Amino acid sequence: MKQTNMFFGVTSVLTLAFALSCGTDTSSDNTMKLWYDAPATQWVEALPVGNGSMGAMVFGNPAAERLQLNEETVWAGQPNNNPNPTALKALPEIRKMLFDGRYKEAQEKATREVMSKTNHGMSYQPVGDIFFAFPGHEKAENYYRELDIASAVTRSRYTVAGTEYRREVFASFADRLIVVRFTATGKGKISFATNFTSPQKSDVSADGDAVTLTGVSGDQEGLEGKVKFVARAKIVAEGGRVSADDKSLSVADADAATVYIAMASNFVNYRDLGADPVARVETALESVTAKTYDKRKAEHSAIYREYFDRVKIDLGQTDSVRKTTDARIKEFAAANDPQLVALYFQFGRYLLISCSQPGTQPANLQGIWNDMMAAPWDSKYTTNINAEMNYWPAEVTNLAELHRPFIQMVREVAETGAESARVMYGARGWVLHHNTDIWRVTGGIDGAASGMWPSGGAWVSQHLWERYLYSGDKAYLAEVYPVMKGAARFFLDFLIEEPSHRWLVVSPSNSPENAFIRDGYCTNNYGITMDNQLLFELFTNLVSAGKVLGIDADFADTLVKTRARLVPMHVGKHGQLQEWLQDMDDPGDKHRHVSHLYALFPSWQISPYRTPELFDAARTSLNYRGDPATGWSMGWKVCLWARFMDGDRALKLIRAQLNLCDGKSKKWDAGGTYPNMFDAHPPFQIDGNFGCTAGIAEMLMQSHDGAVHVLPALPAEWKKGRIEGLRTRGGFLVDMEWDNGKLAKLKVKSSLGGNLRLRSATPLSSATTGVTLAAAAGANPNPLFATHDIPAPIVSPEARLKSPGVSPVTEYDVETAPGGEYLFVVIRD
Ligand code: FUC
Repeated sequence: MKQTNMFFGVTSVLTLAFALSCGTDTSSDNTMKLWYDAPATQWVEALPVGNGSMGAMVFGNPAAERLQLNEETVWAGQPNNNPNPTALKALPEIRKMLFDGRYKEAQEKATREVMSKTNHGMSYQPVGDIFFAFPGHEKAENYYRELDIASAVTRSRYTVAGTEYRREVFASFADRLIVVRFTATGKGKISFATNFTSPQKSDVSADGDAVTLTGVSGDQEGLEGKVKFVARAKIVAEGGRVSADDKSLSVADADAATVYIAMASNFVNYRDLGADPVARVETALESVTAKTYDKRKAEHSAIYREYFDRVKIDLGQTDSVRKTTDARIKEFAAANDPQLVALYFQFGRYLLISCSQPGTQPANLQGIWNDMMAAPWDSKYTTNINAEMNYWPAEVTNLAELHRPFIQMVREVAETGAESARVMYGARGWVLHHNTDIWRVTGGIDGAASGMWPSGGAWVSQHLWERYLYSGDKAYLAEVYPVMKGAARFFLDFLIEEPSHRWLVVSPSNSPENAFIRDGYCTNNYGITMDNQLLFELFTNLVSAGKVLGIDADFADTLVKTRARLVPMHVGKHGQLQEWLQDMDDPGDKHRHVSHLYALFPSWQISPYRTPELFDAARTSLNYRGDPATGWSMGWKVCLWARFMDGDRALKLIRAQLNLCDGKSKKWDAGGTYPNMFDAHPPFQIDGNFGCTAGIAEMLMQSHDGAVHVLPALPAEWKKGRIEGLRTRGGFLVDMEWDNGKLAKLKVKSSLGGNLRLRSATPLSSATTGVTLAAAAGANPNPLFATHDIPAPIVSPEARLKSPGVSPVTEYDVETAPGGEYLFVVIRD
């Protein structure tokens, strides 16, 4: 078998099919484009561009082009932390109330005495807008606009009085600039005026060929806004004239014009606002004419494609690709349009590349795109699911470098969290509650119903270890080990013994935002299932990390002993995985959070092969919870159904998520997808995009359970397809083709070497000379795939458990060498 051509047969067919079918753009492959036949009339129709530190929402209006602008460090307030010192005295009393079953009283006291008294985190805020007025273009015809996610450029075009006008916008990965280009057929046709507006305290001035917005971020909860920022747009016209009045620039009769927009602030890091934003924008704009526009665009796309091109996907294609993106989303529930899923998957990768680059801030609740001074939930970092979900696709969809901003944030909350742990709870190590912001606040935020959750450090630390499992990078592990250790150290001090079984429990806490007493929204409790799972995993990961680094055997011993005293999982009377220590789950509960299923995804604790009872109970729980929910919740459920190896149900959830939300609906938990493919909570929240992208990857490949499992959850509808470049734990890259719903070809590239254990429902043989596939036996000898036993669950006598009912698989072992490529073919029976 020749390796070179095996994955490329399908592309050319798709390109041709599209070129033949698309009325508006027959010149190129249109499958990686979001496109529309009208300008955006609302923010959730505008198209996002970003380079990690700057973002713009491009509306594409012919007569009044608008770019809504963001710079990632423009947040309300100033450096601060928000621990509440009264927590220390209140803690023993709150714990006693909880053990006595006085839950509401405990929660009220926690709201008064544990939650922050200074502030509840600051909001991410916009810089403002830049407008371009083109008089006479109100009567535009033949309108088209697109976001090309294969090259990270957005375009629009239209005709006015026989002249075709074109626009391109990109946020350059090569330069710290957003670049806008206006062209037209014929000479001297480009005339417009441009100006900035901003909801911030700000001034605008124009001079020569540049217009500048200078502002300072907003005040919030008594904290004065101290982020000073500058946005400057410089126009380079070809032909014609550029002139300035007080506050705006005009271009008259140019052949073409390029606008370079730089934005910067005084932010250095979460403690330091000492930079000079003016000097920063001047540096960015210094030599804009040194490169041609085309060269700048080519450099930008080349850097972008270095990330984007690592993964290619084809799930099949139907006539639906002829339609505009909003029409496809609207029809998706009833249509067979697998290419929309492929586009949505790649759009998730596009968004992560565009809002999270090495050295930038991590993606917040809206990535980097926000037009509101007081954004929903402040557009900050909600750590009881949302911030983590943003990074679920990072490693598996081969964008590992983009995980770094999140890892850096964890290191920073470990610093501020040490103060909060000491001040609030008299504990060593560090604590993070259910939110943080750019200032890395770690105190209790909002009321205790949601904010009394001291377990954020355990969840974010999971990312530190997972990154190691994918990379095998021991130097990195040595750097983050102390952070993981600090997270565990906090819990060693914070855990207390509960009265019934003398288990060690986190108290007070909540099962993220879910009430066990609906009346009065009572959530606070102890020994909560998710906390037990988070701690089990943190301690296990830390013991493994210590072993890899050959350090800290005594500490590991303490962790192992403590871990043995955590509450085991419980299967309750309805056959469900209990969400709380008490068997009180309501089968009618449709809450968006499914926190007790953390053990199934993103964790490895529940597996059909190793823990069939828990697998069954977890599935019962998710069936009770139902499908419809907020966007992020459905993204999580796609991941969960993939782990249940139920591809059809996962696709059902994708359909529910890819349901058009027109931006007008005010129902806050209806879920859906906006016309611009942003995820709808509603409102817009980017985590659902990322959760669903990760879920699509999980449907096609999983590597958390001791093996690389190929096609674990392929839906019946995706009969034929391929994916290239998914990344597994252990540093393998997987390319697959399937046909008739079954694996046809598999290629694995090894970056680290070591044992490759393959798990497949279709029997395989090696097609690489000199390489044999051995039947697997015993534990996978590759340490990056080590599995861990978990305690047997406590099962209610009333529970009726079924067998997991998963399809049989075969496991093989292959010894790989770093850099080796291995080809496998299916054994036909
Ligand atoms: C959590 C969720 C909400 C929302 C918010 C940002 O609190 O429960 O649904 O996503 O984060």
